[in-house]
Amino acid sequence: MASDFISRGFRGRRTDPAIAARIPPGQHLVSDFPVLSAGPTPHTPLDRWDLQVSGPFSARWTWSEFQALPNEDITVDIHCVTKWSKLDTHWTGVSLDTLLGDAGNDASYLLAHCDGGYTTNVPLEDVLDGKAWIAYEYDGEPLHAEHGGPARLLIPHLYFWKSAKWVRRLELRDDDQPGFWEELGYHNYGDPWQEQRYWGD
Ligand SMILES: Nc1nc2c(c(=O)[nH]1)N[C@H]1C(S)=C(S)[C@@H](COP(=O)(O)O)O[C@H]1N2
Ligand SMILES: [Mo]
Repeated sequence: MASDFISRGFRGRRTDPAIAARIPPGQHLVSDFPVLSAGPTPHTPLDRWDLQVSGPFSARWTWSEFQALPNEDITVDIHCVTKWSKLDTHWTGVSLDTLLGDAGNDASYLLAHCDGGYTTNVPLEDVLDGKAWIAYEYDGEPLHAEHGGPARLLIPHLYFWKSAKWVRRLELRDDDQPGFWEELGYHNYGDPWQEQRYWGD
């Protein structure tokens, strides 16, 4: 009896090893979905919303054109630099492979620009080959404005500050231009498995 009680109690505090293996160092799981925004939430009406690509390759989609693109159901784990992680989040979005086509051959970096002025930078190879999306649904519902609706970047293998909310333009560049948090001391790349939180990590 006593040992049953002890082993049950012990097990209750442990994380399943299969789950634990998905939590990067220094992170803990949350069941809610925290909102982290550096400024007020923009509310751009859909009839004035567009998504642009600029650089050696340029393109533009209105909301209805964007909605008509092939989309994907995405289930991924996300990791915020403030140390929360969330497993198996469900999204619908358009792959950056679909949006950028062969543009990856002509540039090396992507700088994302958002309503409200937020920016973030990533190597272009980190958003190609099925690694990044512009997501517009979360859990089967239109993405809430606080979480980046109508549409946000989703780059789940990097810390979540790289997943720019309210994204409007993907700038393709030859050179790397640090974005908002990267200028303020966050790591330029942000791999959660390497704990690349700040410059110098
Ligand atoms: N445009 C914009 N995108 C942003 C941010 C922001 O302030 N503005 N915050 C980033 C940070 S630091 C995180 S952790 C995530 C938070 O996303 P969430 O509010 O949906 O949890 O969005 C990222 N994308
Ligand atoms: Mo964050």
